[in-house]
Amino acid sequence: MSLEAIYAAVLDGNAPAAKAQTQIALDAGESAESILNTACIPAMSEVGSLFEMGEKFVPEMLISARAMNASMELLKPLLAAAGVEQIGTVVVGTVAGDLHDIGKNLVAMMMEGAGFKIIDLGTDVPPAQFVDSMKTDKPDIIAMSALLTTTTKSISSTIQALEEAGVRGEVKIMVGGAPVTQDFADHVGADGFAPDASSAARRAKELLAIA
Ligand code: B1M
Repeated sequence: MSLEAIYAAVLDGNAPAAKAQTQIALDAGESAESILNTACIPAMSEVGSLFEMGEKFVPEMLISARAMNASMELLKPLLAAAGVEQIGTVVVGTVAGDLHDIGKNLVAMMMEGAGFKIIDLGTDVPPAQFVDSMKTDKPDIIAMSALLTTTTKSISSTIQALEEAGVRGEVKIMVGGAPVTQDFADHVGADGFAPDASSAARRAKELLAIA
């Protein structure tokens, strides 16, 4: 079964196998969403659990992330359905101090698939860069991702920087990532939170009152 093979390839950090097995699964009629949700994401979660138990280490997490990205190269165009009418602009980024980008990329893809124009600032994005993007990109939504408990502080400092620049009222702010909760979002004054990429796209539409 290629879903199991994709899971194993991501877990083992075997990028060529992850890509080849993803192609086999797609050719067999498996949907991109099911490959993502039943093979890639659970494999990365398993990598995280093994890391927590001291059975995997940072370089192994990195090669697993590369294997997942190899699979994502094939899934991305299918997830972000082409030709959808643009319904707003979202600036996405992983906050300062944080290099994790797989979840942020998924959020961007799902939002793109829902019809948003995406401006991706990348990872380790300082508050000032989010502020600058207000002028250059004129986003409807700023979407911040944080994967480390320590970097959730960068979400607060970015919101503070937007307030100090006098532009906070001109944009909706969405936050997410493994350590981020609805309570945290409320606490820092974000407009929206979502626990995963597909609900992030739904929440973004709700924030702009798009059905
Ligand atoms: Co790191 N890492 N990592 N890591 N890493 C975690 C996050 C960790 C939980 C592992 C663990 O201990 N179990 C832990 C954080 C602990 C904590 O603070 N609570 C951790 C650590 C400690 C670290 C380092 C400090 C390790 C070290 O160096 N000692 C270091 C930090 C580097 C840095 O950022 N400055 C580090 C480094 C790395 C790698 C570079 C090796 C690699 C990242 C590669 C990359 O991203 N290109 C890596 C990886 C791969 C992980 C795990 C294994 C997987 C993360 C991932 O991609 N998950 C992770 C353990 C885990 O999550 N189980 C771990 C899959 C992804 C699809 O899920 O990102 O959660 P996620 O995104 C989801 C949702 O959260 C949500 O939607 C996504 C899709 O459904 N979401 C949003 C995300 N952003 C959103 C935004 C939204 C809405 C929803 O609105 C705007």
